[in-house]
Amino acid sequence: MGEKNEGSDNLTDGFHLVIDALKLNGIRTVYNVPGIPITDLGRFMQQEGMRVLSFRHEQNAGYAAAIAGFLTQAPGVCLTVSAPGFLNGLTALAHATTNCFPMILISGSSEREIVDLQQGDYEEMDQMAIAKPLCKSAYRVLNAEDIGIGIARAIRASVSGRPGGVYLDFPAKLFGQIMKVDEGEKSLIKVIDPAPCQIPAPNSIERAVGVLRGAKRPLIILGKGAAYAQADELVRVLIEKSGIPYLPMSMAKGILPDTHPQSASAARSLVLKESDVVMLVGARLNWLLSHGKGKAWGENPKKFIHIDIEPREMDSNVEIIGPIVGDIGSCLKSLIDNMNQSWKAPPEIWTRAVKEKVENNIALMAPRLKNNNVPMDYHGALGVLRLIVKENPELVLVNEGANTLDFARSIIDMYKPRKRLDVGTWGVMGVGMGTAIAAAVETGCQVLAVEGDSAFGFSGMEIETICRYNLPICVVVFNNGGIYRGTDQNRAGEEVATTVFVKDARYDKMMEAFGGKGFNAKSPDELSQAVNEALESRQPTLINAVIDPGAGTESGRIGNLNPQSIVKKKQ
Ligand code: ADP
Ligand code: TPW
Ligand code: MG
Repeated sequence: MGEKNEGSDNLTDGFHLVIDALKLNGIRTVYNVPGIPITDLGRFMQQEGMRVLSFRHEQNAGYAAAIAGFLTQAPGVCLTVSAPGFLNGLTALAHATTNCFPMILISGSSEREIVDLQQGDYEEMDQMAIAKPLCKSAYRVLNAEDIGIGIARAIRASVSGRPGGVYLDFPAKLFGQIMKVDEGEKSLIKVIDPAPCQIPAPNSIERAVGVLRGAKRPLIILGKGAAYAQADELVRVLIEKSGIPYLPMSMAKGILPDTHPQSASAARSLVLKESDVVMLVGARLNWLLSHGKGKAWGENPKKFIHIDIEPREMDSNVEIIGPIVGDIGSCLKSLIDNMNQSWKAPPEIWTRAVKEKVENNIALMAPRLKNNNVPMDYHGALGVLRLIVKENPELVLVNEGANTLDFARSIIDMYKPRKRLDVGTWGVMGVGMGTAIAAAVETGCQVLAVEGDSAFGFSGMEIETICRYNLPICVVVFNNGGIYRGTDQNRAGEEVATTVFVKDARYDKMMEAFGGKGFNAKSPDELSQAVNEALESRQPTLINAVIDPGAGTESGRIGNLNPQSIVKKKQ
């Protein structure tokens, strides 16, 4: 390692220029899987004081980097080997881009001369061409003196404007290239103001406030862009000054506590249907909001105001009558200033109707959350996790699955911003362990990962990673024996149905295999005890929560999106 440079104090190489460039820009954590040509890069990074977390699969390292970007507003970095490692990381890069999370996938690659003539190099692949459609920008660095520029461009591209994934291609030969130390130093760039404020046009603010003032039944929808922007105090002031009911999207839960008197979460159907003016703050009108039209939005005509940093998002699905383009902090500041001029709260008939619906629905749900059924149903199990999160508001909640996701999202109240991390815009199964690991590493907080048994399976091997780094993560596997339910039967033959797993599986034993703590919880009481023990010990823990295999529904709450066949299923 590093032998060729010994005795040449005034020389540096590609490995060290990459490290110096990252450090110069404040990047100190990397998520990776080692191998040719980046094994030594990881080792040198560690030597130079960076934190390098090695995973068991690049996709999980990539999901870790993606969520690190969301949590910190700086690009999360994933480092992979060429071709297969690169491809494994690519799903996460696409996920980051789709969710507007800043991330850089750095991949080693084969030599251009051989790749371009397709002569069959070790792990040959034209990686940059493949990455391009899945990220905001892709760059390749061929010469050591361009490493500084390459990394600067990648950082700026990932965080400026709408954040997203960036691909950085480093062919193997680059790492061994040599430069004089002082010239190397001069070639590095510290990116100044990588994500500058984007101030909204004053007339866009006036126009939007005019529309809001005329509203009889206004609604504000907060999306994960608002959580990312870290403008928490401004969001609070906007909501409370305006008096308008608000709906947080999944990862925007907790910007304000879900128990806030203006939260309309428990009256979602009502506010979508009945509202007349809807202001979107860092939330897209995509499938998660039924594209802003159709049954979910009811018969009442709507006027939309939309705050987003990406101008092309405006009118993407329906007409936006009040477009506000800018960063959320600047936009909210201007809006609040403008509203200060004689703002009138929305009609009480509206806010009271919303509040009554919220209170009714919460009261209806309450008894179900206290049930102590064995086997557990989703409500019984989530009822106890809900209390635990209430008592431990600093906990980061990671959540994936179908029923496990949909029920947890509506049942577990969040109290602090950026504490709920989940499957994002695509509904990706497999983000769980990578997300949990990055959450623990980046925030220093304890993590509770609430996982469907199928969802957990996509990244389950990373519990070894959790044990290896001794991270304070408690994984709860909602084990209903399958995807959606554990009761499906193949009516045509011997082979098991497509959606079921081994019955009575014991996921807790996997954790024990790596030295972590395992629990098998059959009742809400046992589940509560096990989680509390895990939180007290801060030890890596996996709780196998035995859920009634018949309790779930097909595709959780989005069964309506399944295409239908005209041919009947066999009974
Ligand atoms: P959700 O899934 O929670 O509804 P989306 O991912 O659909 O949220 O939307 C997030 C939006 O936030 C994206 O359109 C993105 O461009 C926007 N965004 C991200 N960061 C900022 C920011 N700092 N200022 C303004 N808009 C932002
Ligand atoms: C990468 C399709 C959506 S939800 C799900 C799958 C496979 C698993 C649901 O079962 P789980 O939860 O986790 O046990 P529960 O409580 O309902 O039983 N591949 C990817 N992403 C998605 N979304 C799928 C497949 C899917
Ligand atoms: Mg399941």
